[in-house]
Amino acid sequence: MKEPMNRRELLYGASALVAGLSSARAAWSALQAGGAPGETRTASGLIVRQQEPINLEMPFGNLRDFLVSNEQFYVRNHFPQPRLEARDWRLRVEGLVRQPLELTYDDLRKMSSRTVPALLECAGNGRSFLEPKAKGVQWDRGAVGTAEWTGVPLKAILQRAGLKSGAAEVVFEGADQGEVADLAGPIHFARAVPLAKAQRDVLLAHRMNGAELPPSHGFPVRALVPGWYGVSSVKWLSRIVVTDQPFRGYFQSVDYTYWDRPYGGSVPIQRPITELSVKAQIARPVGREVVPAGKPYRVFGAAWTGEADVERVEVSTDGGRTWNPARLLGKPVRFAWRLWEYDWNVPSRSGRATLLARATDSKGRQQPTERSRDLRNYMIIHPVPTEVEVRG
Ligand SMILES: Nc1nc2c(c(=O)[nH]1)N[C@H]1C(S)=C(S)[C@@H](COP(=O)(O)O)O[C@H]1N2
Ligand SMILES: [Mo]
Repeated sequence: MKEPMNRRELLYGASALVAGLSSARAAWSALQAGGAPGETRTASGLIVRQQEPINLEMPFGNLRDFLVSNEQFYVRNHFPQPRLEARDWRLRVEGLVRQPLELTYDDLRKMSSRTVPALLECAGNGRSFLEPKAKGVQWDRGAVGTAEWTGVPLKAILQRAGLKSGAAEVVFEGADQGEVADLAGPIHFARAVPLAKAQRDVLLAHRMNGAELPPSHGFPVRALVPGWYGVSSVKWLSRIVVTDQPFRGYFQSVDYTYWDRPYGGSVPIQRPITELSVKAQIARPVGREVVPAGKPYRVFGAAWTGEADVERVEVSTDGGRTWNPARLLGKPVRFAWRLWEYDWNVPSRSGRATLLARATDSKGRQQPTERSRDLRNYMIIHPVPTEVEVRG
């Protein structure tokens, strides 16, 4: 893994980063090792947020490189993880197509593929910061990551099947199934994207960071919808349906929705969560870290947005009273995060300090400072505080 990582770091222009970090690494890895009381970790150090079905979080303080390894990448499951055999797997393509298809794993791997870095973030990332507590998996900041995905552009598959007139949306169905509160009997996980997005950006990914897609990330094949919240990137893909109507499935119109008010405040409407919101997160220091007084400290983190580029990251070390520009590292990579750093002149007096970070994107969208209830228990996009102890 060492060779390809170095090559990738060069590609993404973040190689300088690695050297600067190694000195600080010892300090924070010690801190990370303990974790919060009662927290269970996997062998690769992921935090177990839920056992059944398994949901795993990356300790965000472990962020180091542009790409998160497959072993460190968060896992978000709604239903028990299916174990699929490549040999038996079929992908059906049907609905408003002239020629319905049934593709094997080999059929798909024979088609020409693209490799793109892309970020996935769970819409519930940061939920543990909501007050009062909201229901759902209590994610800290680590339900997010950037990986390099290899797959067949969905456009090529749709071309092969041939679209009929009226085609408007593409529905992705996963092989996993389970019970949801308001329905009798199990349902499959499914999400949809409009045809334009499907043809422009979506990949049917069968590799992750140069390796076969791991079972927990959707083996043998998943949809990858760059620039959108992770929920759209359906794992264990088994069926694609082209429809002329907006899809109204459970994870599209009941769960993973928010309230919008395009007609004024009095008649809110429910919309599916789609494009990622602009957001910056602090990786280091971690919460409750002891920071030496009167010395420089390198604050480090990542920022991302949806269908745009991160333009600016600002850091506050006084709980949001004043903001200073952070340095963006590497180059902008569409649909991935941008790493950043900020040199903090830590005050010489001991005491508590609250750090915050906020981002602005190339479409002029800035992170809101206040939480809106219309977002229900998703999209925790306001800056979340990192409280540290400055000690002389
Ligand atoms: N089939 C299926 N696909 C799914 C899910 C799921 O539960 N089942 N979870 C979704 C959600 S909410 C997220 S955030 C991403 C997480 O992808 P990862 O587990 O590879 O990190 O997968 C999405 N795709
Ligand atoms: Mo998610």
